[in-house]
Amino acid sequence: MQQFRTVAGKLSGALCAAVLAFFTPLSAEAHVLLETPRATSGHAFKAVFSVPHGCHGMATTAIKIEIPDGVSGAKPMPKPGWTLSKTKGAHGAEAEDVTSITWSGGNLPNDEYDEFVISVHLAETLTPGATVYFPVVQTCGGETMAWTDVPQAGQIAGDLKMPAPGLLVLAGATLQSPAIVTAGSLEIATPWLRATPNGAKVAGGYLSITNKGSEPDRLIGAAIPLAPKGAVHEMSMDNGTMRMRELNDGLEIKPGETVELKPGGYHIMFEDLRQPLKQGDTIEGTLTFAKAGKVDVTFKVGGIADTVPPAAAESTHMHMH
Ligand SMILES: [Cu+2]
Repeated sequence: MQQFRTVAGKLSGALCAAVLAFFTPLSAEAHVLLETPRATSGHAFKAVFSVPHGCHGMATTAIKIEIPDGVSGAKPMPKPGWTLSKTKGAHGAEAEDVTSITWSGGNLPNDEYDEFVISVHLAETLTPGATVYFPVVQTCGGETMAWTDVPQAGQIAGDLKMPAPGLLVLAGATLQSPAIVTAGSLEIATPWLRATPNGAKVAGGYLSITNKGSEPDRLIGAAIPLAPKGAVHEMSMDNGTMRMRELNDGLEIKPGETVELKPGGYHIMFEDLRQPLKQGDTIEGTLTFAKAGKVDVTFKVGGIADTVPPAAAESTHMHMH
C-alpha cells in the first residue's frame, strides 16, 4: 500500500493537479472521480466517472460501478472495445432495478485517460446536502483497486485511503424555474428541447408527466412560437431499424403513472421549425392534453446530442456553509 500511495501521489501531481484543484478536499485523494460531483434530487443526471490511471502502472481492463439506493434507472453508455454487463435486484424503493454496471474486456493504458458514463435518476426523497457514494472497483488484469471507502460517522472523506466517488445532492426546486408545473391532476417536469443545427426543419421536445389523479389523460400535441405544429411521436424497433411514428390518438398517461418523453423514446416532434434552437435558450410553449387542456410550460434548450434534461443543477443555488 505504501508503494501505491507514492505512485498515486506522483500521478496526481503530474496528471490530475488541475482537475483535483477544482474539487473540494473531500475528493482530493480520489482517483476515480465524478466529473460533476453534484446533482439535483428528483432529476435525471449524467454521471461521468473519470479514470485517470491504472493500477500500479498496469492498464485498466474492467470498471465495476455500484449504484447506490436512491439512484434508479441506471443506463450505461456502451464503449467500443468494452463489454457491458449489469446486475439487477431489489434496490432502495425499487423492487427490480440495476444495482451494478461493469465494463470489461477493455484495455486502458496507465498513461491514458477515459470516462465511463451512466445516465441515472435521483430520487426526490434524497436529502439535499447528503452525499451518495458509487463504489467503484477498478481491475487491471489480475490486480484490483477498490475505490469503495465510504465515510463512517465521525470520519471525513478526505481521510479515506480509497474513497468511493461521491455525489452531493442539491435541493430540487428553485423560485425562478419551478421544477414542476401542475395542471389539474398532472405534474409536468423538466420540459426541454434539443438544440438544432442550422437549416433543420424539426426539433425534439422532451419532458416527464405524472398523473396524480384517478382518470387517464392524453398528451395530444404541443406548440412553440418557432414551430406551430408539435406532434407526439413514438420510437420503436422494427426488424432492427429504429422507426418513428406519430401517435394519432396521443400519448396516454394512466392514473398513478409517470410517462417520460426522452431521446430514443416518446417525444414531441416540432415541425416546420423557422429558426435554429440554441443551447441555453428558454422557450415558452404549450402542451395540449385531452382533459387538462392547454398548459403553458417553459422549455430549456439543451445540447444537440444531450440525452438528459439540461443541467438542472446549474440553476439551483447551493447552500453550503
Ligand atoms: Cu419524431
